Amino acid sequence: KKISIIGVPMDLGQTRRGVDMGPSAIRYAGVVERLERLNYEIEDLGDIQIGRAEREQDSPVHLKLRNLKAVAEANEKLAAIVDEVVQKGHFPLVLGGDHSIAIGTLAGVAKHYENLGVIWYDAHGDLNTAETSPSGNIHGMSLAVSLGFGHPALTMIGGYSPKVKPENIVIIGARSLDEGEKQLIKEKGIKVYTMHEVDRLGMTTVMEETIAYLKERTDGVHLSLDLDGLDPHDAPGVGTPVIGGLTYRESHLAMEMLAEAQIITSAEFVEVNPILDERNKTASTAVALMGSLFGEKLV
Ligand code: DIR
Ligand code: MN
Ligand code: MN
Ligand code: MN
Repeated sequence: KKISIIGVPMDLGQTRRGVDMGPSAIRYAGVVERLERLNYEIEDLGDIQIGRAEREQDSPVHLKLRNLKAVAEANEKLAAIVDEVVQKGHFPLVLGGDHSIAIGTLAGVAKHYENLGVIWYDAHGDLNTAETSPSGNIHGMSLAVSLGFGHPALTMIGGYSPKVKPENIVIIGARSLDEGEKQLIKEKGIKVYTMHEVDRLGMTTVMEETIAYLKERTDGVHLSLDLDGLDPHDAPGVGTPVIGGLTYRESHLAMEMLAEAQIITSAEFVEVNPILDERNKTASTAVALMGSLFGEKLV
């Protein structure tokens, strides 16, 4: 089986610089070697090119949708590359970059499935629109955009919308949701395991339920893993840390159960910010989790 790695040095979907260095940090942490050891053939496609930051005077929507044009352009490029990777039968593994890049990844992947499932592993829902967003940061909107809600420059990336159906989504690790996001979750009946459910049920049950749920309704599953889903103790190098998160061990268990179930058909690891990190700990954690996702075993 072949894996194609695509780096997306994007930091325009939020306001803390440094997350554009995520792909380098993840490569430096040994992603290629780690996956080669598991007998995958790895094709590293390098990084896609990102435009420049915009200013308020550049765009009338800037405060509500920061860097809309540059974020949309980068995601169009990403969508085209991911589409090609899926077409040739490789597994697309996307390295972020901030979470706005999920828009492009999903645009490239979703057209190949009738019912693409999505696991959104994140402290946040990323279900805002320009109207509900407290920040104007597009990384907090990418799941809403993929559901078809938001500015057409984003929802129409790849030339079609929506990319995913609400009933095919499972959010895991949520602990910071804005009012508009909570409303959308209720309205659309999106399945969410907040930290409360993870604590109550344990990660084993959460993953068993998630896998069973997605297996019966989807024909492929994309894993979108925001490193801030993990507790800041284990993943300090992220722009919007939220205490009380998923542990390193819970996260490994989740990846191992996904590997065993063999349901994941594409993945992205996002929001690694080496400037805010401690000795590349967060990128190393990301690579270790990729190891588990692709079938690494202790014995
Ligand atoms: C917040 C933060 N909900 C926003 N979102 C983040 O700006 O929309 N998503 N950090 O990953
Ligand atoms: Mn996110
Ligand atoms: Mn997040
Ligand atoms: Mn974030």
